[in-house]
Amino acid sequence: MSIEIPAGLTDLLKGYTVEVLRSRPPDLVEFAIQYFSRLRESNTFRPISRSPDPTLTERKAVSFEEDAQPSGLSADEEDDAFSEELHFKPPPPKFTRRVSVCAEAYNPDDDVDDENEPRIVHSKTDEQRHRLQEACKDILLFKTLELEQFSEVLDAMFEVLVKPEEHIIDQGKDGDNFYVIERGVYDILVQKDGVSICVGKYDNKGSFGELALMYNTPRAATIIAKQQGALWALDRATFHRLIVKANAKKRKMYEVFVESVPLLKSLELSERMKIVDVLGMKSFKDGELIIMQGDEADCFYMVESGVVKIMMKSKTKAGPMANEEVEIARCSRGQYFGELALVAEKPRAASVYAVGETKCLVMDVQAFERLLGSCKEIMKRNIASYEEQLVALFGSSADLRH
Ligand code: 1OR
Ligand code: 1OR
Repeated sequence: MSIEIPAGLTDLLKGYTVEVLRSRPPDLVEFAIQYFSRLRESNTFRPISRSPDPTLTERKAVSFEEDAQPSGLSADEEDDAFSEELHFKPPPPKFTRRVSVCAEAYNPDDDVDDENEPRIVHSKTDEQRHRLQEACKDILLFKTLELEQFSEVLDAMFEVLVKPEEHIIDQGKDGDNFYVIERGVYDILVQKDGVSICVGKYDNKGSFGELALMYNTPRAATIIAKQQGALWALDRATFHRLIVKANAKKRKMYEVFVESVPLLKSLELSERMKIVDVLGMKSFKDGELIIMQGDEADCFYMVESGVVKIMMKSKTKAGPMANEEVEIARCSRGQYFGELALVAEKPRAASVYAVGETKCLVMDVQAFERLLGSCKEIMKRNIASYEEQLVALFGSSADLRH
């Protein structure tokens, strides 16, 4: 019996597969709906001809945010637009130092591809390298990299000096670089109903610009420098080759864990995977301080293995117990801590120490706001129960608001 494969089917599926490999969408079905709907609306699908040039099989990513617009182009222009779709070009460099131009079809298991990729190296003075290492040492996205990959990332990064009011990133644009902050304050603005709203800021630390590069989507926010500052930029191609590849492994490693975290139960699988993409892993030795009571907060923790103990100093208790730390709780695998200061926008309410070797998954405050908004009600209920226990432990005048 012979089965006839309809003309165009192979190419149609190939196009979709290439996009999946490149964009690594968390939800394949949702992505397929978007991909094929857009294909039908724009009517730009042509069978991909067998071409010796592998870049010819790459189609521009389907973006979830982008609306299909009627093209309004002449036949020639349409052809140009179509060939532009096939020959995906990375966006032009925002800062002039961009070195590599490379197509970005991505297969996490394809190591051969990797070996052929050019390594980008921006030479640096010892002083620059030292500053770069300092700026990158707490960057969560780098925490799951092997030492060798981390060193390649550092090699590829280049310094960008910025002026007050300079737009580093504009919402809706294509992504060129990922940025690590060395110094400076940066506002985060998001357009809502045509109005630009400041939803947060980076204050002399942190990183931004990962989303457009990870998911092949337009920039999700605008980032503006509020004063003179310095950034370290990592080009899109290197970001893909090293960070996105590490993320594919990270998803496999932590998928089961995030499934088991009660707080995250109400989220869709795709939302949980987005959380994994931005998580960093930090290891702590027995007795090591993880959070210090009274400190400013910039991240949220989930215990992956081991145990942590929460210790609190009473401010109100007089006598010999005054200012002594009292153990108030312990958290083990699957439990979280460090949410209170972020939700209440207050300093840390307690100190947290590792009990034995402990591993925690860490999320920065921007990712916490972006991805855990719908879990906040659960957190708030727990915070209300902290208040009750606090009264029982330290007396009625104590509260969590310092
Ligand atoms: P990007 O490549 O999309 C803009 O370029 C960057 O702003 C983005 O990556 C993030 O790194 C960063 N929503 C979206 N992007 C954000 C947000 C954010 N905060 C920082 N970025 N929200 C603000 C959370 C405090 C949610 C707003 C509704
Ligand atoms: P944070 O960001 O304030 C310390 O940093 C963390 O300790 C806090 O978030 C919570 O995640 C965690 N009171 C205050 N913080 C607590 C408590 C707590 N339990 C855990 N944390 N309780 C009342 C104190 C008597 C609860 C005791 C069971």
